[in-house]
Amino acid sequence: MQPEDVWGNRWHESTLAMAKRYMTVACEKQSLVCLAADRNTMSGLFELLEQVGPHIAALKTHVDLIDDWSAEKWSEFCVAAKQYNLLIFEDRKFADIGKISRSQMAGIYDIRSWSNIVTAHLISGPDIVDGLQSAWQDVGREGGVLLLAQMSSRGNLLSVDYCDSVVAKGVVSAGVLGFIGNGSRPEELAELRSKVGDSKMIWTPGVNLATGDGEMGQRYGDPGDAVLAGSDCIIVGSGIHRADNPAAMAKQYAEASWKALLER
Ligand code: 5BU
Repeated sequence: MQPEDVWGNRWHESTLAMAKRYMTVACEKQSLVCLAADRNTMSGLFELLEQVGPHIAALKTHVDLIDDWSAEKWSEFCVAAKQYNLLIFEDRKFADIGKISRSQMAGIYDIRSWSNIVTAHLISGPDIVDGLQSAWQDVGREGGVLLLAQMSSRGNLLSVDYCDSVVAKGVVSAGVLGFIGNGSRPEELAELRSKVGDSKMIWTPGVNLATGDGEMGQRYGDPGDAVLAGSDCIIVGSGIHRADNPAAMAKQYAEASWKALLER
């Protein structure tokens, strides 16, 4: 199936190269799953990648939570990940002024050199997007920024007014891939989609086949419902990496997401 047929307006209205790349990979793998690879050791990460690599379109990392991280092991990991035809997404949630965010993309983790996507809050104003895009340009690479318009955790402070401002600034920003929406609440998500329109992506954490409350204020909604409500990518962590059989589980999430996309 051709991505333009599957994605419709999202394909035609997207201007950022990374958006088209994601939509193409999703079609090739018939999966809208981004694995939140929240493992604390390098061996745990390698193991998880090998199990679920074939079933996911993107791999989300928290590079700063790994106990035995080293630059060498990490670059080996990124090489291995890319062999599975997927995007690497560092969920760094940048929030500082533009020039500092640009510098934070370098530093010890050198996120600019291996990430395709990063998250950012827009709390400091729109220049953060230019800062992050400049960092990718500094190393001759391209990337896309996902702005936090909603969060999945209970009691978060991203009010509807705040979300509206993020969307208003984000939809007109060339470097923005799209928005993080709350995958646990399809009705909030549908509202977000109507505000965003078709030109930007919505990626959603807070998704699990077992819906309801998670640990420490996390909330979960159903993967198919999230996609039907307007999500373009379901971010799934423990639903996959804590399963007895992560590969079988990843496949199940992939099938649910793909079926919902075709239905949408
Ligand atoms: P879980 O195990 O499926 O709950 O993992 C969710 C992941 O998504 C985890 O890596 C969080 O950092 C990430 N996340 C989230 O849960 N909620 C949010 O609003 C954002 C990110 Br933004």
